[in-house]
Amino acid sequence: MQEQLQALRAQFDTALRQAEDSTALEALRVGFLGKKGHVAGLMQHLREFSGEAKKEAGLLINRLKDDIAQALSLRAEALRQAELDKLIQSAGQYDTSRPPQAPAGSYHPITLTQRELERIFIGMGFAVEDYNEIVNEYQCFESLNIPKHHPARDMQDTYYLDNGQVLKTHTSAAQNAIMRKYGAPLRAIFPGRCFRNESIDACHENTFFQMEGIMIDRDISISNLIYFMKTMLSEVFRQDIKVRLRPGFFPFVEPGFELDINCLICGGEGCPTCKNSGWLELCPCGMIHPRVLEMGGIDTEEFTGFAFGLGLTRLAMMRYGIKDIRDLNAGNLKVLEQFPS
Ligand code: FA5
Repeated sequence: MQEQLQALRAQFDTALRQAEDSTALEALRVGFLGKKGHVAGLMQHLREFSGEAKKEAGLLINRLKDDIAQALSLRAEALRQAELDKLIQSAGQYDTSRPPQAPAGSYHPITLTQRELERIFIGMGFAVEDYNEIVNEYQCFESLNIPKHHPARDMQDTYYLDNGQVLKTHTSAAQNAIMRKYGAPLRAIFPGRCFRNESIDACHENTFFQMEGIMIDRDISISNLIYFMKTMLSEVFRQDIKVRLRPGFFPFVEPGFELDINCLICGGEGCPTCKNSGWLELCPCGMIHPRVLEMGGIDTEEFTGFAFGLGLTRLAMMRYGIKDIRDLNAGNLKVLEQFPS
């Protein structure tokens, strides 16, 4: 009996050392002290003893039972304390400067449209350029063949800074710098934010986006211009769009055109978005004026080119059926997050 008791105690001690949590401890208690546990099994052997020997064996078994119960309770207490320490420690580990986990945002419809256009033009070999929002009058006007006091400036009244610089009225303001940066041949688009001091309505904002494109090479003609405009529109809208090309005057192109698209909000019937005309001015364009090429350092004997100034904000409106341009600048997330990327 003595040997059996010692073996059982050793078995218990090993198991106790391995018990890592209250579930393991409970399993140990049932295994050793439960009705069908090891200690109860030893009790069965008492029948084999009699008299004093039986009494002594009974005492030893009970002592083992008490020792096991006490060891279990001490270990349970130690585990509880360790778990509590862990909890206290983790409760102290927080970071007051951590930003809140905000829900993921969404892209603005103009950004989505701009990226789509960039993808299309990159596929046709155009580079994408970025340019300043604050420019000087030479960049915005003179380099585009619009001298001081030219009536074309009236169409693009803007905001003047005290130092004489202006908020750019059109992305054409970057033409000169980009021609000078790359020379010819050249294919580039340059999207950007533009500003004009004008009355706001459903299709005019004082802050809006355009995307300029220029292509300069040998033998570039109006056919190239029309091809690129058509390809761009059919890729953006993925459906047949009615367009019309009519003569347009811009001092920096000759000849110049206005490219209008059939209003997709009303289907051409007339609505506030298209000022009841059924058409929306979207993308003026033309063959770059030789004087503008010269000011950009391009040899006009060898090179010709076309340029266009796409109304990116208006294109986004047509693409997503946005009736009022003001919805795009209002910063209303409930509206803006509805557009699929
Ligand atoms: C220009 O800005 C010329 N720089 C475009 C150009 C480039 C012509 C290269 C020829 C060669 P316009 O002022 O028409 O042109 O503006 C171009 C487009 O920008 C318009 O068709 C329209 O889609 C958009 N746009 C102009 N003003 C506003 C406005 N206030 N709000 C929203 N979109 C506007």
